[in-house]
Amino acid sequence: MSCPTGILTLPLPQTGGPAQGIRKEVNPLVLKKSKLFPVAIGAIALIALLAACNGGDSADPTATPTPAEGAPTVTEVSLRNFAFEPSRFNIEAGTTVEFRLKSRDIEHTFTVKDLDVNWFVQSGITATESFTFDRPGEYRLICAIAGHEQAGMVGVIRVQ
Ligand SMILES: [Cu+2]
Repeated sequence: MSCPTGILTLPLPQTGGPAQGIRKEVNPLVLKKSKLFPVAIGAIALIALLAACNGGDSADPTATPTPAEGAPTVTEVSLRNFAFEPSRFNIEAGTTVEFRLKSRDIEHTFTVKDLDVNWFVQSGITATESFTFDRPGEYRLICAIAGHEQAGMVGVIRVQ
């Protein structure tokens, strides 16, 4: 009655009909149908050329400027409202950075415990401090005045 037909009806390779070769030859009759064809080709080529010309000039030659050798890299940092501005620093290892620290409100500090950096910044007076970042790593910057770190006065110094 019910045979397991799945086994019996193996699909046969389909060899019916003559092999259909892939016909890719361009039919010259089609190409010659319109006399406008060469003009169209020319127009398309011109448009493509124009597009290439317009789009080819976008390379940006400027990269991160490198300070002159020996000259300190100067960075101004504003400290106020429980925040460092900027709060993230990317520094190339071996660079000496001169920080110009300005508090616009109350006293703050620029403190990186892992680097033994702890600079006091009085209100209204620019504190100028330098540090050479030799060791690559990511260092946590905080303000050490009680409560300021908790209030979000933190930053990151990445040396690489
Ligand atoms: Cu502070």
